[in-house]
Amino acid sequence: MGSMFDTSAEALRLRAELEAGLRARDACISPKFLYDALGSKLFEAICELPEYYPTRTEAAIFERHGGEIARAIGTGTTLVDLGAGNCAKAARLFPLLHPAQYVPVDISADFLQDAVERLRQRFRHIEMNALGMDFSGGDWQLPDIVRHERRLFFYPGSSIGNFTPDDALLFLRRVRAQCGADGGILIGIDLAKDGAVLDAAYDDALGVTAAFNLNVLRHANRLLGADFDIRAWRHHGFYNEREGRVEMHLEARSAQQVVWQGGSRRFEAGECIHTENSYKYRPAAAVGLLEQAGFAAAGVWTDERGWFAVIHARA
Ligand code: AVI
Repeated sequence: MGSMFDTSAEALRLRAELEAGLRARDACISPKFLYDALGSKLFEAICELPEYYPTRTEAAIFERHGGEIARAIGTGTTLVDLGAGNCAKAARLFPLLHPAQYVPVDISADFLQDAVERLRQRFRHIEMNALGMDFSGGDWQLPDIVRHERRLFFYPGSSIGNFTPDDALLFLRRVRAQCGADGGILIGIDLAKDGAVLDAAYDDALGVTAAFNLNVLRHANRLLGADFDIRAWRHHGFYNEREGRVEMHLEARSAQQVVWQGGSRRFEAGECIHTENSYKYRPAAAVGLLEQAGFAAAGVWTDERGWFAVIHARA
């Protein structure tokens, strides 16, 4: 009889990580668990919200400066799209960058496969190899099917902000080590701004971000066989000015015992699970981070409000 759970080494590792976070004194769940199939769709919906400016602002930067960005990078790259999701952002760059190979990478493998299938029909001349992979740790390695020449890592949407600055540095060093000759990174970074704008962006009027955050508990229920009662939790998303980051938490509405296969934990009313940080950088700090990782920042493009930056850096 088949097991109810995926028992691959990768699945076991993810479950152990999830469980360790739930057992910690200050409970936490890594933001990567926000992205199961529904979570990825909810994130797509967030990007449509009037309050969530990053996607729109980054798109406007590409719209306005795309030609210049493409000239700085050149054509024929191996475009490695980290956290590709629905692949829409990279696809918009295809007519400008004409990549030789497109390698979308995402932890949400099924969601990614569907997106790539659709893309293959539209861009038949571009070789595409989708990778369902967790690249949030320090030891990930692209497989050999990824061409080594002219790797351009594409990391839009300010996903870098979901790492602590220390982990962001480790991550960027890992990317830098895999760039190969004549490679680089094209990265989107959300910039520090007025706290009220950030509060609204991460706690929207429709409650889509709340659903996105709460959905992590459904994912935990599935991965661990846990019994989180979603209605017993409340979303919080706010700017922590001292830390220079937005934080997302889930707060227990009442005292409760959560049970999963092989463990349990009691949460008091008001106790929180920390689910995400989203660091906001000043432009000089963003460039400094890339340089510390061994890159040379070659171009920085921002919108007129100075809310978001797209940076091209050479390895
Ligand atoms: C994917 N990441 C950059 C988003 C962010 O803004 O930190 C995730 C997100 N969390 C809440 N809303 C969007």
